[in-house]
Amino acid sequence: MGARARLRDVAERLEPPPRAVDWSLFAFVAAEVATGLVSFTVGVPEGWPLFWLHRALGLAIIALLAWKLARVRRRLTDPSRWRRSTALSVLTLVAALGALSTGIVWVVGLDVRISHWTLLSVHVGFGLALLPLVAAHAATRFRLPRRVDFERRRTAVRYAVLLAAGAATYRLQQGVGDLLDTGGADRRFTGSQPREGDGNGAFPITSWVADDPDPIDRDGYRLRVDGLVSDPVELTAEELDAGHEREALLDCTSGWYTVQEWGGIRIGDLLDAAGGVDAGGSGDAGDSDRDPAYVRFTSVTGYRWSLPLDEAEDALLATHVGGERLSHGHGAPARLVAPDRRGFQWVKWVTRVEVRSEYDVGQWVVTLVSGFD
Ligand SMILES: Nc1nc2c(c(=O)[nH]1)N[C@H]1C(S)=C(S)[C@@H](COP(=O)(O)O)O[C@H]1N2
Ligand SMILES: [Mo]
Repeated sequence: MGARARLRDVAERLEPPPRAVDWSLFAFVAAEVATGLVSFTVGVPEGWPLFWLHRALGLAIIALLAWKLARVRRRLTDPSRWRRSTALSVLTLVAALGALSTGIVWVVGLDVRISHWTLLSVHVGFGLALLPLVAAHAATRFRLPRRVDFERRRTAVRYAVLLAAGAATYRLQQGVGDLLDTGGADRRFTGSQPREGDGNGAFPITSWVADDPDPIDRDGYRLRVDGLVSDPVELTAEELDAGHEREALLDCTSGWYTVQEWGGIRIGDLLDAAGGVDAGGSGDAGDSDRDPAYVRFTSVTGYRWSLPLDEAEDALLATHVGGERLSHGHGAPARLVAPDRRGFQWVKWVTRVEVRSEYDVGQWVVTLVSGFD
């Protein structure tokens, strides 16, 4: 058998029944959106399996999509078979190919930019558009999956092989990339690429959608420290400039990272300046809404994030980066430096630090919409 015939043979033996292909395409896309979004919250290396799963699922989708297209291509190429739903099918296909191609080119390590968007951001856009399209597409040709489509052990083996092949392909690509030195070597497990150098100019300014405040007047600026502390205070920019220094890595979900020396005040010291956390309820046990558990950092724009108290104490409110005073774009007069957290949690232009007893669910929404009037 020639190589081509053998490949075809393997592909045929692996191909799941048509309905299973359709439903697993839907399920895999949903899993991609889920793993992709959750990966945005992962900042520590132990989270690597999630990134691998995302890549393996993506490569498996290529095989599923190829089977599907081989089966339905006449519906697309034969005008007499066009229906109103064909437009939706084509749109879904375009989004799928967009998400796959941007994902692949990103992984291979080419640092293509589309205006100021990194390829990863474009990939996220395609991926988020794809999910509702796939759902609508599935609805136009709705057929419930049948037990027989998935029941056989053979099917489970097929999917296992698919995912393993995806992971192996990714690993192979990594090896080839290292050999050819295509710039994959200094990537993080998150896929982020390095931005080298020290200080304000060394890394991009990244703000969500509309979070674009006017520069803050340094003399008029006050940081309020309150909530469950003994003596709420307001501090000047000068007072935050406490000379505490630490190196920390900022890893943005748009696909870059930078290691910088940050300077400012340790949050633990900041809370001490407000008399320390106030466990006021300690006398009457059970009064848990007085137990200090989180520290919330709020920007002048409303953007906010909280860290568990223990973690927060060791974090930094930075006034300096790489020995320079922070520029406006990077969050002057003061921004949160939260080691091991992804960049979007490093709140810029912080005006309030508040010790709280409860987890702040609203931060997930506020982070996306802050800055919109
Ligand atoms: N107030 C506020 N803080 C913010 C943001 C924002 O849009 N508004 N963007 C976040 C994101 S997504 C990242 S990656 C980092 C980027 O910091 P930099 O702009 O200094 O590079 O800031 C974070 N802090
Ligand atoms: Mo970011």
